[in-house]
Amino acid sequence: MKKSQGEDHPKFRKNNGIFRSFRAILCLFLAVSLIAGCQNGAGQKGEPSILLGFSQIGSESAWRLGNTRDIEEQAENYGVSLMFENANQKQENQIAAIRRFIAYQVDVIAFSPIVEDGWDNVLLEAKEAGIPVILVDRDISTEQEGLTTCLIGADFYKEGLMAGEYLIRKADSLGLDHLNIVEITGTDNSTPMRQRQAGFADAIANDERMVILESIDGDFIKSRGEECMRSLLEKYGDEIDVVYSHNDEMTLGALPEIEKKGLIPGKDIIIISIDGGQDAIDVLKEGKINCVVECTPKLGKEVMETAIKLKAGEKVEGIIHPEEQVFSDEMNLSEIGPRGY
Ligand code: GZL
Repeated sequence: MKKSQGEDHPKFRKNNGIFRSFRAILCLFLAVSLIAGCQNGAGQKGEPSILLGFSQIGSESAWRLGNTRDIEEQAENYGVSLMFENANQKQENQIAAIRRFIAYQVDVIAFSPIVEDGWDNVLLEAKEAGIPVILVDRDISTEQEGLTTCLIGADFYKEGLMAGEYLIRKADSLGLDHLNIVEITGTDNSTPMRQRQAGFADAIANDERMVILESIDGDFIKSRGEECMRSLLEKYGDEIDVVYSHNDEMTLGALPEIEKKGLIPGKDIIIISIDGGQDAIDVLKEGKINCVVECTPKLGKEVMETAIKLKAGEKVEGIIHPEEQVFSDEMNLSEIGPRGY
């Protein structure tokens, strides 16, 4: 059997002694350069490093996975040490993670609260420990003052408004005089669910053509989107003119159920979605979705810059909303480039 080019190969053995000492020198050189070149927290040599504790909701959607990737990449870019915990869709896991961050005495805590209520106690503990907290993506509701420093995330109410405004334009362009709408909402009591619902309802409130037949909780999850659509079709059948879905995962779960009924999504039923991930944009280009409102998951740059400012004792903005756009069948869809999530 042919030997590999390993250490026992005759050619290799002859030079082994010289190779060993060269390898030792190389390792020593690498070790020294790593220590000397090590960058700290704010990316400056010698500055105190910063340890950021981040509690992520879970892995429920392409959006969430994209958000996690971006947080990790930006922590690397900014030289921020990241303690990252995935809560697997459970608030109690997020609370436990925040308590671990406090015990570990991280410099800053950041988290995306899965729902708006139930954070006062643990955030009071962080405040008493003198650890500033950044809200990422979603908000909390509290009567307490000063529990958090900054909210970095989308304007979900505006996303809902843009979805409703698109539908009004679509009804006008098709000359429709009545539209029965079903809404598949995100996680109950979450900021995106509450505000996307409110923004959409306000946008269509004065348009008598629009009727919301039912809103049903799809929890931002694909399989629930499928179940919700199946149930709505059983109840309303081809009375449904519009599906307004709070995220792409649920939309992509719903489409096959529409097709199973012999209906053509994007034609027989107007489909409106939110997030703007690659899968949904591809389906938009196929004509099976009519409108996708963008909700960027790329919040990591702002999170790291804010954390570094907080560590340095600098003031930070109370709210940072990223710019977002609408992708729809009103535009030249070939202009939409790769989405990255
Ligand atoms: C929105 C984010 C939502 C996404 C969903 O910022 O909180 O959660 O729209 C994700 O895809 O599950």
